[in-house]
Amino acid sequence: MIKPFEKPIYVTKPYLPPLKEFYQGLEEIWETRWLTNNGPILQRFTQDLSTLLDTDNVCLFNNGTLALQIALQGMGISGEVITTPYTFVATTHSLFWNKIRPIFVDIEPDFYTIDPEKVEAAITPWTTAILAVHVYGHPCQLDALAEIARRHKLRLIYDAAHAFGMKIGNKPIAHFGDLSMFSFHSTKLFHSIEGGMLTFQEAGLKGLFDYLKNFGFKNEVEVVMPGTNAKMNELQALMGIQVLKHLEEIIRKRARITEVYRKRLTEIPGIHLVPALSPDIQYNYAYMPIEVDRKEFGMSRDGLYEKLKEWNIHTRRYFYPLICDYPCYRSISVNGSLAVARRVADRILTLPIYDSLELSDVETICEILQFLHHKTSGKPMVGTEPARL
Ligand code: T4K
Repeated sequence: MIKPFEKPIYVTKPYLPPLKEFYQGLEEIWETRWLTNNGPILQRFTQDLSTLLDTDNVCLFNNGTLALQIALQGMGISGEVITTPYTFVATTHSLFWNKIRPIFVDIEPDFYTIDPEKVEAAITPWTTAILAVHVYGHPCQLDALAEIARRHKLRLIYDAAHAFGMKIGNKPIAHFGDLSMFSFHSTKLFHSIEGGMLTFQEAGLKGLFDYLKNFGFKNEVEVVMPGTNAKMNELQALMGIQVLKHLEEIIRKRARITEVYRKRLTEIPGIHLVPALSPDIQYNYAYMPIEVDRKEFGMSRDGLYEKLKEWNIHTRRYFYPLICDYPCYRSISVNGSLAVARRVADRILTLPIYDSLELSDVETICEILQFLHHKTSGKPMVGTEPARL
């Protein structure tokens, strides 16, 4: 008999570096007593990221949301921005905080990223930019979006909150579009407790972002613009530096987990997986989304979400509801039908994935899913017979 997990299995668990390594870093902070305001550890972290991403145009923030808000402000984005309703609320909130009107268009059904054809159809004389999201780390249709942006003279901004550590044909994903925002929140595969990063093509933006995240200070007595406080502190930077050293290992472990999930879940009717990504994409295995087909599986997505809790498995419905369905955005423009986004939001479930998740636990989660399908659909067990059932 499979039993519910004794300890809760959450959708994610942050990677933590060996405590000894972290202590060593803390000793340096204790010695200098430099805690924030562009300290030496932040500068080192910025340099490490610059080297990794092969660009000098890197700016760090205390979280991804403020990074994106500042990006939009610094780039002077205004009017209407075409974006996706299938994302975390912070994508749209960043527009709202800049008094920009989000125009929601549909996503494509395979990887859930914004549909370039729908983007083009939504362009008006007020459109100034496209804000696309590499949702779950699935790269957007980069060439198609770049072509639309070029032809219509729009800025192309990527919410790359989920896409750290990825490359497209050996080129870091940070090099695409005019600007990308990465989140270093603890729930991400790479993190600095909280944190965010902007990477951008236009070198001149760096100084502007530095002012905007530090009250607009140029020096002790000059404030050149009304900035805010969005600085990353030394403890965050220390965590970032130390987690970065283990990035390859973290991604490798997540790849192995994904492989087990994919092998076992394809055997279960009613569970649909994202197609394989193109071989030129070095994926980061940020999330493990599945779509649940109620008829085929025998239970709705929400039913499964609740049922799994009884087994102490705490999945998440990233991203449900659609952003345009939150009361604060209901009056905002939707361009065309959002049929795909609605279908996906109603069926999506993201399964637990993190580097320290044991492969035997992944097998057990899959066995439980198989068992629930078998129980509720009344259909015979399919695929590999789970030994413990
Ligand atoms: N754009 C996109 C597309 C994003 O996904 C996000 C953030 C942003 C922009 C904004 O970036 P940030 O400003 O956050 O840097 C989480 C995260 O808070 C959020 O960063 C993330 N996206 C979003 C997708 O997920 P919640 O409310 O679902 O997280 P929470 O606290 O429920 O955590 C999920 C599970 O993780 C918990 O059940 C247990 C585990 N957990 C969590 C934390 C915080 C731990 O084990 N330890 C922890 O410290 O939003």
